Amino acid sequence: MDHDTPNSPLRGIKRLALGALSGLLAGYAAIAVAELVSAAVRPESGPVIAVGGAAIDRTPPGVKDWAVRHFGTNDKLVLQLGILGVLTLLALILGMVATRWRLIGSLGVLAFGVVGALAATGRPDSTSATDALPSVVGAVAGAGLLYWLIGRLGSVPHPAEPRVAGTGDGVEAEARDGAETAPTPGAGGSPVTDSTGWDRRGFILAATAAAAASTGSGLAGRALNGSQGQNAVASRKGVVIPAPSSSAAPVPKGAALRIDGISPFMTSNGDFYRVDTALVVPKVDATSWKLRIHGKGVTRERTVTFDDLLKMPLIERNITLTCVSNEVGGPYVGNARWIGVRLADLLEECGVRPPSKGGPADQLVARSVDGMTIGSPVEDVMDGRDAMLAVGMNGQPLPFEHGFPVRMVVPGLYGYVSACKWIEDIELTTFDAYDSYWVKRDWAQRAPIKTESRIDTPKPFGRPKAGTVMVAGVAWAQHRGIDKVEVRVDDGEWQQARLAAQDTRDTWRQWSYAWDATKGGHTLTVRATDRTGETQTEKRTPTIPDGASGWHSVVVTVDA
Ligand SMILES: Nc1nc2c(c(=O)[nH]1)N[C@H]1C(S)=C(S)[C@@H](COP(=O)(O)O)O[C@H]1N2
Ligand SMILES: [Mo]
Repeated sequence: MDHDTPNSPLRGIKRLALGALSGLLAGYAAIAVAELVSAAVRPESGPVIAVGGAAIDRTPPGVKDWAVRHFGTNDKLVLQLGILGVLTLLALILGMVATRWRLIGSLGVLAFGVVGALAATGRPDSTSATDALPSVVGAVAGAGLLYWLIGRLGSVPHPAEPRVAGTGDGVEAEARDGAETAPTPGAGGSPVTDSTGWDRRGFILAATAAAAASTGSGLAGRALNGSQGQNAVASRKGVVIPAPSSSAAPVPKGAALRIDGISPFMTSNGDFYRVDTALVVPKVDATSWKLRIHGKGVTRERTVTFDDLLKMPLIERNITLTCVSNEVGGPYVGNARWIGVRLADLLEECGVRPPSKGGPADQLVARSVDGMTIGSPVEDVMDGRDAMLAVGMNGQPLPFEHGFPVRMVVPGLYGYVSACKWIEDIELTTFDAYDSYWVKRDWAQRAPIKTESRIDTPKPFGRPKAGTVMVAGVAWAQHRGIDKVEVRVDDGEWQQARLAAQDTRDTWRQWSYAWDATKGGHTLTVRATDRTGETQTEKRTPTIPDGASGWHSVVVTVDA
């Protein structure tokens, strides 16, 4: 520690450790400053979000499915923690590099700004080059800070060049690094601020000030973002959805079975599955929200506000939503009561005709505020089914996670080709002319929901007692309806399950089967038949490209 005096540069392990700390502070400052800038130019989309979003956009479908399966709805949290972990590691390394090559370490920080900027401008919702600003400004701040902090450690001569004995280290280093470590004007005379030597007090002060300033700008960014989100929250609180002009028929008495462990017939908003690419849930202010309808065959282009929508006749319908990423037996399906404007009515007002009536557009592309694009067949949307622009879900304005203020819902189509949340634009085009977000990622252009059934109870590897065991679950074939559900025990005959009453052909249907369970291991299998007479196929297919197929089985051990 003979060099650890005010006038000599800091060396060895201690220098590396303080370099790593400087790297960490620089990284922290970069992100905090970027958050503040992004709050100003582009709310709710800081560089970490941008990099995360870019990662999601580029994730191969197989990996995305894997992530959703293993982390469920936590997949995005895992991703963000992963990005922060990598950034932390890189910051530590760059800090240590900078103790030897000050300029290279700092340029390294700048390079990450470039990565962040490219990620931000490359996202589907990026509309202008200002999206690069947060990353660039943050990186400049971080790089500058690193350069400055490392300067406080004092410069060390390159080991390949022998130090001249007898002269002070600092003097030697200054001669070599020239302008890079020139003493600050006005600092002359004070040995502690000689920039060629280890400036302990300067470093501690600078590090503390940088940490405090970063925290301050990070918090300011948060606050700024929060106030923007508050308008959206306030606008949602202010929503009063008028009574529908066409109510949903009451759910038949026998549609909801009272069986322990079965999925409730109506899925509450809190329990409803959520699948989207948004790292931060968009907070859209309903009072300034607009939806533009334009494109091929639109003779009267329109832009509607939220108030315009609420003044139109509203329909209320129970519709079961399903995600194409749902595995056989998976959880990404739910049934809710939606209220909204019939999409076909609005399209007709705009002069749109379906292809069967000579319309030139066969694809309706919905675009959300976060840049998602979802393409549905115009024919399906206008064929008389209850495709809607939904504003309400289970008696409330849409929750933010489910698309507030307005989303699409189309009975019979998987969500990725129909259910655009946070919608703000509808363009009529053709399937030949345009591939939507998921189609660009190898999912099918058209994807009607496949007939499926699921055993909710008993649970896999459950241990029911011998005797009568209620096997029960749900089956769905939206817009065709469920006609029959059968259950098989081991390799036995198919047995008819008891079907709950049908609500509509757009909703799932509960079923149950009273099983006379005997001791030992058993496999229970279920299959459904839809109202076109088609029985659910045994053939297993993966979720990509157009939805999983196959029978759901559950293995249980019956105790005596
Ligand atoms: N803006 C936007 N809308 C979206 C998505 C998305 O990622 N972004 N995902 C779609 C998919 S894949 C499905 S299955 C449904 C899910 O709707 P939910 O989250 O309300 O259940 O939303 C659809 N709408
Ligand atoms: Mo989905």
